[in-house]
Amino acid sequence: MTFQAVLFDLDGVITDTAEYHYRAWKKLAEEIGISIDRKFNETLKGVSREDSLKRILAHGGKTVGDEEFAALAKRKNDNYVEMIAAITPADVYPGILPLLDELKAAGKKIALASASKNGPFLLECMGLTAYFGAIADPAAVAQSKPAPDIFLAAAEGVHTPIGQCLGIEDASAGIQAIKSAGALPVGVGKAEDLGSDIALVPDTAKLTLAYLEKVWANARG
Ligand code: B16
Ligand code: MG
Repeated sequence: MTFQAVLFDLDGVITDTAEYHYRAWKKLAEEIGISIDRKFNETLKGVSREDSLKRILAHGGKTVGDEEFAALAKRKNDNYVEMIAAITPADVYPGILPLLDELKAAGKKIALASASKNGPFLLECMGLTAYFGAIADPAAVAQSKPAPDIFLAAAEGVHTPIGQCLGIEDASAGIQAIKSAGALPVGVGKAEDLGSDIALVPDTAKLTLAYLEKVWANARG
């Protein structure tokens, strides 16, 4: 049997918002005297807003009270939301729209497993909402990536056993989450960031139904 559902990460898989998250965190970090670079940013990808801020503060050796913590998280998100307000269907990564069409035509279920609370807004901006049978709510899961919760919730949302799902991710935390959930991971990115033990594509243009079927057959067939 082949896979029945695909669980999509959003930032860095469906569109380039990973770059906007980086810019917004870098700006905030600089404002509080902490310097972050792209290498450090790899450790933030797929990680929730709150956990990302905790990591940045720890990186800079800074501690703040609860009120300031909440204000900093809000400031980053306000800046990020301003950046993503300009996102349109033209910003969907190459290959994603044809893949969604192929999956739909083949009767596969499609769900979103993003850590972002801005996920539903972003899908709307890109005109993709109707493709998704379920959007797992990151605010409703107990633990964020690398814990499996958001992928389990996405699979449940489309009524598919997790063992019959593929998960597509650009972040190390997300790949770990897919593995511990029991779905089959496909990574978008480099082996040095995501590991050499999983199927990897260098960019989303390579993500076709035929490719996903091949990955499944190799791993589970
Ligand atoms: P928000 P994904 C994740 O989305 C991002 O990779 C990560 O950088 C971000 O901090 C997290 O969402 C939370 O996003 O602040 O918008 O709620 O990659 O899981 O789609
Ligand atoms: Mg991502």
